[in-house]
Amino acid sequence: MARTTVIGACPHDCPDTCSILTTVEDGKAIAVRGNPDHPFTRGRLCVKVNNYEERVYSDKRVLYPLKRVGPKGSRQFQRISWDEALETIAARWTSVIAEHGAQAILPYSYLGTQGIINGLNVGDPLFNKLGATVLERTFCDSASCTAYMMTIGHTPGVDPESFVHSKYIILWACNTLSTNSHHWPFIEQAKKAGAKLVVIDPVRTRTARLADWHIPIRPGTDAALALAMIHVIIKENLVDRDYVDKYTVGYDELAERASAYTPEFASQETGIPAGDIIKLAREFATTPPAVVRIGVAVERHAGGGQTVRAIACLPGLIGAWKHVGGGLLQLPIWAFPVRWDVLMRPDLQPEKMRVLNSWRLGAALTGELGFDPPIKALFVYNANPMAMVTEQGKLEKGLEREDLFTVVSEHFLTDTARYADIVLPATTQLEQKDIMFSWGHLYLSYNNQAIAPLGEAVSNSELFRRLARAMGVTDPSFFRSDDEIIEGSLDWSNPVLQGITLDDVKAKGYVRLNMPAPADWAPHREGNFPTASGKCEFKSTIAGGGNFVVPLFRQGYNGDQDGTPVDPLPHYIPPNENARTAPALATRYPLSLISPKSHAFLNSNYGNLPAQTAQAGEEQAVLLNPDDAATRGIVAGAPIRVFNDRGSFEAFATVSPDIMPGVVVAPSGYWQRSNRRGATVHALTPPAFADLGRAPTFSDILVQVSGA
Ligand SMILES: Nc1nc2c(c(=O)[nH]1)N[C@H]1C(S)=C(S)[C@@H](COP(=O)(O)OP(=O)(O)OC[C@H]3O[C@@H](n4cnc5c(=O)[nH]c(N)nc54)[C@H](O)[C@@H]3O)O[C@H]1N2
Ligand SMILES: Nc1nc2c(c(=O)[nH]1)N[C@H]1C(S)=C(S)[C@@H](COP(=O)(O)OP(=O)(O)OC[C@H]3O[C@@H](n4cnc5c(=O)[nH]c(N)nc54)[C@H](O)[C@@H]3O)O[C@H]1N2
Ligand SMILES: [Mo]
Repeated sequence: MARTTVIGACPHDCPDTCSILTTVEDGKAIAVRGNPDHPFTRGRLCVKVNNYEERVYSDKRVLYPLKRVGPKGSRQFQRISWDEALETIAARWTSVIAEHGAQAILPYSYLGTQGIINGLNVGDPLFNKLGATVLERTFCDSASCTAYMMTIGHTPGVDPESFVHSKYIILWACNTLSTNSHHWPFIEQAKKAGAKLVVIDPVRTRTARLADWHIPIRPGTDAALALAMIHVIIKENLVDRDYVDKYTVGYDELAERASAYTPEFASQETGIPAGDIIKLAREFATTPPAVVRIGVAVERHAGGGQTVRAIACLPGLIGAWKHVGGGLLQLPIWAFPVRWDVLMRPDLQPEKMRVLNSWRLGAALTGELGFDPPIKALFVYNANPMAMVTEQGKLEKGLEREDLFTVVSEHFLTDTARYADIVLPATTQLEQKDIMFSWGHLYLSYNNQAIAPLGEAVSNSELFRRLARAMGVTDPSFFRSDDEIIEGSLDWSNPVLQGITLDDVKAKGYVRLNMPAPADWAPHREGNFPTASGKCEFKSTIAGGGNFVVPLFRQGYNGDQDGTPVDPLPHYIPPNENARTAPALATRYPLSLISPKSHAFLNSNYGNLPAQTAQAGEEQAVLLNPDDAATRGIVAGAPIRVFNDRGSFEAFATVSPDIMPGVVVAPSGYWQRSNRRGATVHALTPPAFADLGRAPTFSDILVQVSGA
């Protein structure tokens, strides 16, 4: 019996990118475990991935190409050969291009796998070459990134490992124990050394429960809190004048702006007592090193971008950056010298590209956006929009269109894949190789292939080689091997990779970028912000050029500023929908609904697998405060209906003081079939964008709940 251990890396769209050891026996993966040597992920795998081999060998896997033989959405498919699948796709795309032009083809993808070769950009070169519609992929962190760029630039920020040196830690809209759990031991160590942990979240999450201070806040009002903190810090002379003078711009204007945002004003907006706001500001400003770890959820509201602008100003104001373990952590992805241009190939795009934002898929498919030519062919990979994107009802209608040719590459027959005309089988991470960045730590990882592909599954990189060949592409760059793509995907001459070879990464599975050690590193002790001024910009120099989406989220580099005026100073934009800003709507729909991440799902991944659904609960549950439940006569476990003018879905009630009154929580990731009436939370969500980066506002909504 041949038994080997293969070093790999978790493929998921998650900050942790764990180092994984797979035990392979006679060509079969029999177990996965965390790699104890990895300094950040330290040998533990989460509840989603610790039985990954069950995902790989699940009898629900799609292992062969399929063609639809029943009505759209009916899940009736028949096995076909790869040749037939590719010929069908090529013939259909060719005729769509001839009749409507290439823009009638829409690729739709995100980070189903996060590997550099099989992930975000794997299909971009082909779709750019064809001249298909460009997908603007602002699924996640886009408002936040735009705001971050405007304030402190594309810096990795505080090394997550430096948190052990922090004395005051704010987890701001971040449920670390569920969504970034390998960061927790560093926070715990800091706590043991005396740090105070503050969690700002409408929900008493498992992270909030372990905090020294949990501050519940009304969704979408965080900018009011951050601006009031700025107000207090300035008013009480807690500003680090030396740091501000040397390394920031726009202090006077910020001070003037913040003068209006009193703790009393912020209290009315956020629901946090004014005294608590003052206390938070004082403690944050006077307990160095102080650090903020910002989650994604703050951006999913009308003012999500300006919220991050305000939060990103806080560390500069108090000189937190001077200390190891002081400052802000958002996405250290900016540290990785990825050759996005080589991966995306924007040079192949025809001059004028039509762009569709990912959140408007339903409206694009129903024709509501008035696209000319209309979308006639949809190609989905690395994404599950039926589960994760707004306007579910429209999307369903669009996907039912008989004249729409839909192809989906997947592991499973997801809510999206069931509408496909052709389904293509994709490999899992154990069946493919890849090199991985991280957006939660500073280690470059390598995923060695552990086992041969199951059935006729192919990696995304192989899928696009096959599609390119079928479409008659001859440019050799489309036929590079995985090793060639890996070699070219990073700028190996960048100082952060100095002395590191691909062989090192392959052999060890991970390697820390050449950055100073976490114990010594204060990245902005002396300014050096990668902004236009080189300083922390309280007043943004680039805001005048307008809103923009950072290039990472575009299929090409054409994400220029759009000229729409953006206030260069941070400010509070209240939610579109809450009891204070939309009182008339609130008489009918008095509850704010948020749909954060589920502990046991990874977005919609694992929503169909037994171990994880057993942990998460088979059916969608919605968390209600006991007061809100009582006034509606709802008891724990009761079937309920959640609705607004856009739609409704059914769920079961969980009643708990863990959620503040007036807010209800539907953890995300549930599949439609697991919900008794089909629809899920996105049947209720709006298409509106946040103020910056065209981020979603799906947590900026009012609903009503009743017994079902
Ligand atoms: N277990 C698990 N882990 C994941 C994922 C998953 O699906 N499951 N998904 C991965 C992905 S793609 C991402 S982007 C990250 C996201 O990671 P996080 O940003 O940590 O995840 P969320 O659960 O979306 O939001 C975090 C917290 O913000 C709170 N929140 C919601 N609205 C507001 C608000 O307006 N203000 C404040 N202060 N708090 C608010 C929510 O209650 C939640 O507890 O997680 C990654 N990790
Ligand atoms: N209500 C609500 N909506 C949300 C969110 C939320 O918290 N609440 N979060 C938002 C955020 S932060 C994000 S990032 C997006 C996520 O949106 P999506 O990326 O669309 O969501 P996933 O569920 O991760 O879907 C990825 C799909 O890719 C498939 N896949 C995995 N590996 C491979 C592969 O190698 N090849 C191919 N072809 N397919 C593969 C998986 O099986 C899975 O079905 O959702 C957003 N939408
Ligand atoms: Mo995300």
